[in-house]
Order: sequence, then C-alpha cells, then structure tokens
Amino acid sequence: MRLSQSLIPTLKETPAEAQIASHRLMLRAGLVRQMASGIYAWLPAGLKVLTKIANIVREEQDAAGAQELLMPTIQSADLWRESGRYEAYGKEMLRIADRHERELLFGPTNEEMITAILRDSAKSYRDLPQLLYHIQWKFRDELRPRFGVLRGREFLMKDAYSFDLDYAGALIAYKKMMLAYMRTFQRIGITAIPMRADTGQIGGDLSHEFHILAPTGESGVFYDAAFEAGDAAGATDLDAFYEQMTTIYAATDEKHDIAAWEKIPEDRRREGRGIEVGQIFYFGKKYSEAMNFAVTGADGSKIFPEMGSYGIGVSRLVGAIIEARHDDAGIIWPDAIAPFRAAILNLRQGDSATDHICDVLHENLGAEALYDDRTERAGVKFAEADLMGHPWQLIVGPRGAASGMVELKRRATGERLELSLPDALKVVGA
Ligand code: 5CA
Repeated sequence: MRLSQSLIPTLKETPAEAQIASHRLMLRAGLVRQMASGIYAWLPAGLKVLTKIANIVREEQDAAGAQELLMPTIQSADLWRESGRYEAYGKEMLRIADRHERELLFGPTNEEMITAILRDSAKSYRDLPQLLYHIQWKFRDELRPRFGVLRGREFLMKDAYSFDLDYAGALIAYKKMMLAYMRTFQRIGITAIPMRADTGQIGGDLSHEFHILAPTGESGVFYDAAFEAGDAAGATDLDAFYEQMTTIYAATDEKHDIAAWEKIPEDRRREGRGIEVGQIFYFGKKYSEAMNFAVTGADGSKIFPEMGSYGIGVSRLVGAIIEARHDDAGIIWPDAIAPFRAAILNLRQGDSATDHICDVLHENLGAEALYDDRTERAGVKFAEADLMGHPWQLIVGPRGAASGMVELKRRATGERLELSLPDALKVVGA
C-alpha cells in the first residue's frame, strides 16, 4: 500500500477528548474516528488490525471444535421476555420499534437467541453436545462510554455457547474454551491471565475473566508471578492445564483472598491493573429451563441442557493491546496483528536508486507493507512510522541504496540492522 494513496489520517496534535494512551494513539495513528458517543468507524488500518485479531480468534475457536454461525444484530423483545431478561436488562439495552410498532432490540449478547435456535433443531440426546460461536457487533448503552474502543456502546464480540447433556460435559466445554483463550492471546502476542470472577448480568456460578496487564486497567489485579512465564498455552492435557490455571493464584480486587495471597512466597506476589478482554461463564440450566428447551434422553426422559457462554471483546482488544504496548513515540504492535508488518521509508523520493529498492521491497511484501512514498522530510517519516507502530521499518536512503543495502529498525527494541535487500526481505518475513 502506498501511503500517498491511502486513507490513514494521522494527527500531530493530541486529541483533547482522549484521556488514555490507547484512545489518543488510535486517533493519532488514524485507526478509528468517533461517529457518536461510544460508536466508532474503523478506518482502513484499524480494520486490518480488527480483522487480524478476529481471524486468530476464529482459528482457535475452530481448533477447539466450535462451529461458526452468524446471528443477527437485531433481536425481538419477545425472545428476551422468555428468559425474563427483557425487563431485567434495564437502560443498557437499546430498544427499537419497527414500522408495525413491534418491539425489537439491538443485541447486547445472544444467550436467548442461540437457545431458541437449538430448541428448534436439537430434539434428542444424540443432537448434543453442541458448541457454536459468532463474531458480531453488540450494543450496550453504557452509562459512561469512555476510553475509546475499550468501553464503547457498539463493539465487536466473539461469543460462543455450549450445550451439554450433563455437568461433566459442560465442564469439558468450559476447559476447552479456557485453553482456546490462552492460545488465542499467546498468538496475538500478549499475556492474559484468567481470574475467578463474578457472573453479573449473564448469571451462573462459575466464571473467569481474562485480563491483560496495563497500568490504566479498570480492575486491580493480584497474581502469582508464575503467570508471567506465559507458557501455559503449551499444555496438551486439558485437565492438567485447567488444574494449573485454576490453582495458581490470580484474582481481581473483587475476589481477592488475603489468606490465599499470603501463602504465596513474597517474591512471587504481583499487584497491578488489568483490562478485561474476555469472560467465560458456566450457568447450567438457567436459559434452557427458562426457555423450555429440553431434549429426549436415551431412556425417554426430558433433559434440560447444561449451558455456558464465552466472550472475547475483539474491538476492546485493539485498545487493550495498545495500552500494554506503546511508548512516548507511539504504538508497538505485536507482529501477528500489526496493520502492516513493515513500513518502507524512502528517504529521497524521486531518486532512481532509492525508488527502485523501495519498489522491489514493496512488490515482495505486498499487502503487509506500507510504502511511505511521500516527498516528506525523513524526520516526518520516522515519526509517523513510530506512531503507527509497524514492527519493522525498512529505511532506504541514497547512501545505502548505492550499495544495495537497506537499514532495518525493529520498533519494539530500537535495534538497527544494515542488510542486503534479499536478507532484509527474509528478516521481515516476505
Ligand atoms: N454472553 C457473555 C459471554 S459470550 C457476555 O456477554 N460476556 S461479557 O459481558 O463479559 O462480554 C464479553 C466481553 O466483551 C468482555 O470480556 C469485554 O472484553 C467485551 N465488552 C463488554 N462490554 C464492552 C464494551 N462496552 N465495550 C467494549 N467491549 C466490551
């Protein structure tokens, strides 16, 4: 992509409305624009990040055996009356009337709808278990939308739902999702810690939140340093993995247990702040009973399925990752989800030698490169590349170009390498 032809409206000034780094940087790097309170347009570079995250989430859900479907954003009020949540949800629910004065709503979550779908199609014990997910926009009319996409009103969520014949089956689904989550966060390139949590609006008795550590997080968190190793997702045995995740100490301030905390050796106690990027729930028969969804058992009995739901805040992750990975100059994207793996910085646009090398780099890197082909000063190009946070900068000046060399800068470390063109392409991973 040529920068001269792309819509990446970077800002030099710090936007006054943004209180925290990720919000400021998402606006300054031209990733999003606010269209109404808590409602954002994703500009081309922002959408690339969102799509890459969604794809990693999708691949790990598929690997865990979940099936993707797509439910609508608009739901009928009657569906929610069946579970009793239509009244209970209160002002956070955006309620809409159509031209026939039928009551609709913009879905804040999908437990009722997926239960209705299964009720319609699963009749026998042979039709279960089922594990389904979708990646879809949600709307919650938050009292205080803030911090950009971290607490929006419209936001993108991956939500999965499990249906099992008994508690043992439901617990397996819960463990599988926890493992899928740890793998997802590891692939994205961040450390997330599972913590015992309250169940809130969704209900139920077993729940974990997944927190990314960042100083601006809304929750205080306490955890054992064992989580910092980040190798948990390598586990192959599901039960051993779950045992490990749930015995090593980690809790948000709401669930903090001083007695358990004090049993951890002092040098392993870590305190910080966290951003909740996902939450998983086991809530048994809460929705299947309320909505009268039962299957026939092998002995002819009526079985109300045991359910769980599993959410990841896909759009919140974009902001949370930036909170965890930035410096004074800008964003520091993990390789797996950067909008572009590399920026090509032509320091003398119009010079036949630098133009040629840049063209070759651009052709080889394809959509993963952003070619800064503007006739701007080098300082401007460096600053914008740092702001946008590309993992690699390929710097092509007249001196290096004369001998076919490219300078590489690694954004995360500031490390610089001087390489031949083919070697540079190899390092960047073309
Ligand atoms: N139905 C369940 C699980 S599928 C559910 O809705 N869970 S949730 O309420 O915890 O939301 C799941 C995730 O969505 C949260 O962990 C958070 O990362 C994200 N999320 C929730 N509210 C917002 C919001 N207002 N803005 C951005 N992301 C949000």
